[in-house]
Amino acid sequence: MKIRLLFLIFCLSLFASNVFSQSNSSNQKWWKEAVVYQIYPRSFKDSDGDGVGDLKGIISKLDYIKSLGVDVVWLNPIYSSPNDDNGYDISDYRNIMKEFGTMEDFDALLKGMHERGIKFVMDVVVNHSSDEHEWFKQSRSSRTNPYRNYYHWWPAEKGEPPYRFSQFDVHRNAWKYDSLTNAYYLHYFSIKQPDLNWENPQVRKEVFDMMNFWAKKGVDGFRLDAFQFACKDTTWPVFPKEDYPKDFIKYHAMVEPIHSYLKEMYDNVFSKYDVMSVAEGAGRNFQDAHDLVDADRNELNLAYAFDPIDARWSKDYSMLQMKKIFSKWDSVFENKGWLSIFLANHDNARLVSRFGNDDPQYREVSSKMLTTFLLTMRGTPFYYNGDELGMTNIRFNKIEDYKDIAALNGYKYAQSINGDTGNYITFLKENGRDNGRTPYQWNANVNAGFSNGNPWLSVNRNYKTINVEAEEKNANSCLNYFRKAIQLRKQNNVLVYGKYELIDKDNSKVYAYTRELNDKKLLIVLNFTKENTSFATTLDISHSKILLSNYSNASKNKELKPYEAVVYELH
Ligand code: TEU
Repeated sequence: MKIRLLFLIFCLSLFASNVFSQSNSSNQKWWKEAVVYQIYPRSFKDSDGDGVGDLKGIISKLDYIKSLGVDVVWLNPIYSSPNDDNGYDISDYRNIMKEFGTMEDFDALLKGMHERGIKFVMDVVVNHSSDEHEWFKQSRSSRTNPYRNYYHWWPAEKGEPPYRFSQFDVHRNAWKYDSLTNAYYLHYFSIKQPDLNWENPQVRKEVFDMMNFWAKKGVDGFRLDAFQFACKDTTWPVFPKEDYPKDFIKYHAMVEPIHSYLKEMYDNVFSKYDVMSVAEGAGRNFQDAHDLVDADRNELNLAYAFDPIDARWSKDYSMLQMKKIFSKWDSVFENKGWLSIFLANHDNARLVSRFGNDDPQYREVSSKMLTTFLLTMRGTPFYYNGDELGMTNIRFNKIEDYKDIAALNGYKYAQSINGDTGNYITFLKENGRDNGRTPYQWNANVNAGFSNGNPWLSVNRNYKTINVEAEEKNANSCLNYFRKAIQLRKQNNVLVYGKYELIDKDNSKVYAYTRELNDKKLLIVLNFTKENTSFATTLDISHSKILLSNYSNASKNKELKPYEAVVYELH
């Protein structure tokens, strides 16, 4: 009897542990454990001397990319494009941009990544196409063309359409009059980026077919550009004009039935492959974000929320606010959904210039501190190319140096409203998107080794000291620190799945938190200032082990040097 009981207990415990590990492992996903490296192809490496980066250039650097330790590469759009917005205006979704190469180059690139165990995420831009896409050419040609309904048109005989905000339009107006058919078309971005009409089932079918085309080629994921804006309320209600651009998201994002379209996308594309999916922007609030990515809804995998970087625009920005925002997002996603962690991308200024300190005295140490942050938070890190070198803002003084449509049209808009272009240039120097798009700095040779030709955007003058070749030689470089931080994450699952808890919450200089999983607990402390400072905790760090630090002599006395970052393993 006793033996039987023992046997029963044994069987039950086996069953329980099996169920537990199953439910546990079902929450574990490769895309949660991955570090995503974002490459801006136009600026990464030019192989043919036309001054524009290309796919062959990336292929020539695959071993370098592998050496970083990253798992996934996300490339900004590489499809055929007239480049009004650097590839975010697509004229053929099934072809490669001429400057970037050919479909054979693409196939070779994908193969080269897969051979090295690197996954590939495709940028899908389907809120809008280029006005040079065949669909739009047809659509604009006559009111009765079968493609007319692929886009949003407002017949001019109805008067002016209700105002809609456009981010890149010189007049900030998203309706553009087209005399050919005496009608306005909608463009939330530039006039060369007409918005697709997602209400039209034919448009959705075209998009899903196109995504399947790439999925069948073997891509491992999709990033949905500006997708929160894809649906429009086509009863065209009047929105208060004075609320822009502040309330752009509030009025333009997450219009229903966006979720049913995402479910269709899931059924038609994502469900058929082992791919990751991430939408740019996470809606208007936490509920929207959950509705996009909760696993049981079968829409997307990862939320990519702008709050943490958008807060930086405000004059009242502070570290306390940053801590609050990240902590809130983490708590809301603690049990459901999954986040992307990032502080920079191709739409923003350089990581170290914006969140650290690019003064030569502090550049390296603050860049490493930010790398520590990005690689120790809960969520999938999306790390932007060049940040691992500590590349900085270029801060162009003259509008002639800028190439970004947002900057060029923003300048014209400033001229048209008050003529205060000086202020606008000051703004661009710190925040302009071209800051993050200058050519990648490979070495101290001409054009930083990026191109033998004339680079499409100026190379930052500091390339002689900030470049891969120099940093490879230096064991303490930003580059080698990035590699170490990635390895730390790889070796410590606690950094992926562990619970996050904010420590010393009201400290306005130090961002400190623990990550805890099973019996492992790490404490991460980050001094976000150039001053010596300290932090408070009741945790015993005297017996801890220091796993990573951006100074050679990190201490356990709760004192921190400028921009010091330390990861302690608590015992
Ligand atoms: O960005 C969409 C988006 O909402 C951006 O407007 C972002 O807030 C802005 O660029 C900040 O200046 C995506 C792409 O990331 C961006 O590069 C494209 O220009 C845009 O879509 C249009 O496709």
